[in-house]
Amino acid sequence: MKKERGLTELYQEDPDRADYEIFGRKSETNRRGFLKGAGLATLMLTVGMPIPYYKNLPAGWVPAAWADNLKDFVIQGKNGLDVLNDRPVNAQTPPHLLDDDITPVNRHFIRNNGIPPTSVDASSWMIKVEGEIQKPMQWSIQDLKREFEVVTYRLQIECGGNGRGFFNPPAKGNQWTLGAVGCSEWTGVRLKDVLDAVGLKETAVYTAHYGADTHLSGKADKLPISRGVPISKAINPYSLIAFAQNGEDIHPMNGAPLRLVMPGWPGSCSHKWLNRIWVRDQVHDGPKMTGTSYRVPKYNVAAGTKVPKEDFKIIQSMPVKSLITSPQTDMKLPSGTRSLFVRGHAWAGDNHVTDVHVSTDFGATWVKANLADPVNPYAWQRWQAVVNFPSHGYYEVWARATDNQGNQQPFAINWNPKGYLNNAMHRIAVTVAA
Ligand SMILES: Nc1nc2c(c(=O)[nH]1)N[C@H]1C(S)=C(S)[C@@H](COP(=O)(O)O)O[C@H]1N2
Ligand SMILES: [Mo]
Repeated sequence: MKKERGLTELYQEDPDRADYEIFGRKSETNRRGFLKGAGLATLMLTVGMPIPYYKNLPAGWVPAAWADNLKDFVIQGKNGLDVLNDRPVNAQTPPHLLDDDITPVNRHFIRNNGIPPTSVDASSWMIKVEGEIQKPMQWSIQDLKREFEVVTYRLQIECGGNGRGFFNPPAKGNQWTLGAVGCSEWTGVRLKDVLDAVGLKETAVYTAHYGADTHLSGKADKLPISRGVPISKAINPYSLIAFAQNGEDIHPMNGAPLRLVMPGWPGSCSHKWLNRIWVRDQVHDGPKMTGTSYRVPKYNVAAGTKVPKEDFKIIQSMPVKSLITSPQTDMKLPSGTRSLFVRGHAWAGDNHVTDVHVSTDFGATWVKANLADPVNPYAWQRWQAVVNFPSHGYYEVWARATDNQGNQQPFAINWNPKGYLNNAMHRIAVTVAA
């Protein structure tokens, strides 16, 4: 099968036209429509044959036939990430590359909704705070460092859509599988201290976050994303305005030179390239705050259910979850092997993890893993266990975390229309040779 032109190439030549040709542009809010007309023709040309089920292709979905081109897409300063999309850049980290206690900068996933600022100058960067406060103020990064206590914490950031790729029926959006999560060491000042300095009015109920990235359409008056959090989350002592990641400059794709880190909540609350916070007297209604964005039904629904908009609620804390980071899946063990050391991380949004169990018999029996305390709240927790194999054959290792509220990872996805909060257990395949 000969590819006429790859997605990357097409996008490099004329991004807007490529977008339009491939996906069509339905409306301002739903950037990409379903494949049809010229887009369908382009895709069929690319794969070289008809696509019988083209009607089922979700909007914005990158056809697997183009995966090769995306593999060649290099992101400077990142290493080993799987690129899901090149415009905007979205890339996740395979679980076995997330084995470090502190996620290295080059392994931290990237989720962009728009185009990052191309030239940033940390020395002249300003952050201003306004709205329902006593006095609007602004600071340079040097000012922030001078005027507020500088703190360093290990904080996990997970995209609300991590695991969306496992949904059936599929949900539109980036088809993340496991790796839209990371736990780097973030250095910055507490958002709480900054809000104390400007003095919140009694009318303050929500933050609104603004950054320097631009909308994919290129229109200056359109924002790619502007989300916010209730004041209670904003004043949590682990909600940071960060200027360093693992003691280095923040990676340009992860929000350099200044970003929010709102650990335990959907990654979208952790605004990158941050330059303005507007304190509001109502729930913020910026792009990706309204409709069904980062929202789930207020009640559990069966897969495929159409849920009325008014029955959605804004996602706050992320659910309990774990990853197996060693060994890598598809581990092939030599004949005679009867035990294996497995390990990974577990985390639980605003909560913490109290137990991790592992199973090698498809969940019939469970072994309690050794679990470390978090080094600070919102750091993911290391777990490790030894599992045994009675004979040769095919096994799966499953990991299941439980949090301090008694919430436990499910076997199956708790389906919701937009594909958020998938905390189903991670499973890896292991074979022991005869
Ligand atoms: N300015 C800005 N901030 C942003 C985004 C964005 O597109 N623009 N994406 C958000 C989303 S959806 C996620 S999951 C996190 C991801 O952070 P990372 O790219 O550093 O991993 O950034 C959030 N902050
Ligand atoms: Mo996200």
